[in-house]
Amino acid sequence: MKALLLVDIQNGFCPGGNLPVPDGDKVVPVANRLIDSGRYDLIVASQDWHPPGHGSFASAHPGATPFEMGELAGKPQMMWPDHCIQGTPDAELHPELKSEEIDLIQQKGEDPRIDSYSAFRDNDRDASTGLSNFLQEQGVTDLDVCGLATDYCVKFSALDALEMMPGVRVRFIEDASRGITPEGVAAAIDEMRAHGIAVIKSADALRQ
Ligand code: VGL
Ligand code: ZN
Repeated sequence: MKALLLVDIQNGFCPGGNLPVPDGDKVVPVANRLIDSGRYDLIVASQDWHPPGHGSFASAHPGATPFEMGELAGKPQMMWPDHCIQGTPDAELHPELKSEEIDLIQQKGEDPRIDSYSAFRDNDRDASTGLSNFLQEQGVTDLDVCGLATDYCVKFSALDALEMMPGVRVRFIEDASRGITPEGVAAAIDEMRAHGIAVIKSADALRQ
């Protein structure tokens, strides 16, 4: 049972969005080829879905500046610009993504007190979204992960997939993903590889 997890392919992370990832929109045609390939039994997408005033927003902390480290619930936290606010166009999946083929949309980041990079659980690893149970109930044996941003939500989702669903083979699809910084992407890829996540290209995924 093969599943594809499309992480946060939302307007907010594409050019013109509130937290644009360089070339974020370039993942859309690649993701669509994967969706259309017929290689996946199950296609799941995550959606960053913050309430207004979420604690990860610099605007929620007097004196804080976006892209500087701050604190949330006593832990270091990147201060982000306001992004992916529930019900706004910024939070919608990219309009060209073939979302009619998506079986489940997993929203995350709704708790204002904690950030949730991973589609599987909050950053403090306490509250889980239920996605790992769902995928295991569906009998998923293989999970391919891609989307935005490689150095944050994609990486944490792939690592949690591995840890929370022992025995599931996890692969990261590099050309169907983009990150916020080149250094962050390089470090994320190293970290995923070190944990046993295969780093592949979409052409490999389409072939096998
Ligand atoms: C993300 C920063 C804040 C992501 C989400 O999707 O990678 N990054 N919220
Ligand atoms: Zn976010």
